[in-house]
Amino acid sequence: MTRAYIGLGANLGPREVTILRAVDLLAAADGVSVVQVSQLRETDPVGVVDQPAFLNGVVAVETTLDARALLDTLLEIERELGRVRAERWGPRTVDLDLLVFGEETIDESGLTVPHPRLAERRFALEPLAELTPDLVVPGLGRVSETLAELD
Ligand code: PH2
Ligand code: MG
Ligand code: MG
Repeated sequence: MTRAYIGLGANLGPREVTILRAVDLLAAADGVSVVQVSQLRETDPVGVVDQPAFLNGVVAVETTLDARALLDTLLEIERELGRVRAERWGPRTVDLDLLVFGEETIDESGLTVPHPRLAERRFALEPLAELTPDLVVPGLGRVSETLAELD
């Protein structure tokens, strides 16, 4: 069993409904159980700033899957919820990002864990700290401290 943390984001359509459906689909996926869901918060877009505000959160899961299989599950749920891949960092109906996968560090094509931009992203760190401030992220350290360094 591995504890993993998944970033939730949406900035098109009925954002909250879509994110909650994504959490339901995750809970229904083989080998995945949802253990915690953070509050969802509205955040200003980062990167490409000329796009609608996001709703962001984080979900904690326990999984028997390996990281690649969990990532495939996330991409499948994104597809099921109607995500169309267009502009990088552009608007999306739903975005599920594998932020942390146990204590693993992975750098493969399409799969980098911990998420390479986690330390810079308040919209991911804040809800992660809400769930697990004392989590030590491989290569980054304690979530609460990484968040404090952004301030
Ligand atoms: N996701 C991005 C790019 N910018 N900004 C916010 N506020 N929230 C996001 O989830 C987000 C973003 C790429 O995935
Ligand atoms: Mg993302
Ligand atoms: Mg993504």
